[in-house]
Amino acid sequence: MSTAHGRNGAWRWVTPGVGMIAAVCTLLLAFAACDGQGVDEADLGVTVVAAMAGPDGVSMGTVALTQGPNGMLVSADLTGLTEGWHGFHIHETGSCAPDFSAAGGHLNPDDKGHGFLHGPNHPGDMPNIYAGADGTARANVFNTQASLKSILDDDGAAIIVHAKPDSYGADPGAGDRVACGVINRN
Ligand SMILES: [Cu+2]
Repeated sequence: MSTAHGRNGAWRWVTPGVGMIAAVCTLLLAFAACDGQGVDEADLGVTVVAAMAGPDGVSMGTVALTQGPNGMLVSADLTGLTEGWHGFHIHETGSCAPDFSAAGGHLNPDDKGHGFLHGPNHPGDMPNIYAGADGTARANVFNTQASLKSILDDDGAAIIVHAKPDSYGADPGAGDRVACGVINRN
């Protein structure tokens, strides 16, 4: 496991590996943060892929979500971003229509607050990702608060990348939505 920055409760940057994920989650159970929002056994090992695109419809790569026993591994492989940090969230509705506003707010079924450094945060919160000078960003994030079962409800969910980094405070402050992808069973 490598820690990119900070030690913010339910989140770690991890390399894939069921054993490692289980170990991280065992640690997290001590903080009651590892409920996984109800993992469906049939989803274990299942990967769904969101095809990411910019407002102009141009492809910006993929975000793959793989269900583990105690959370989802979220793997971003993105292109076309501006250099620097970007907010990276699961939004509540599976639509990127027209200007990405249809994706709605952050996935937050239990009406929690926002921000890793603020208080109980909602399942749509994820750590910022960093794009290099060539516009690419790759990240593995382990989300223990969301599951494929919880996000693939009737109206689905979407992955959103923002123009600016998330503040991790009560107000995300991440600015415009620059990439969006619908999460589907595919
Ligand atoms: Cu967002």
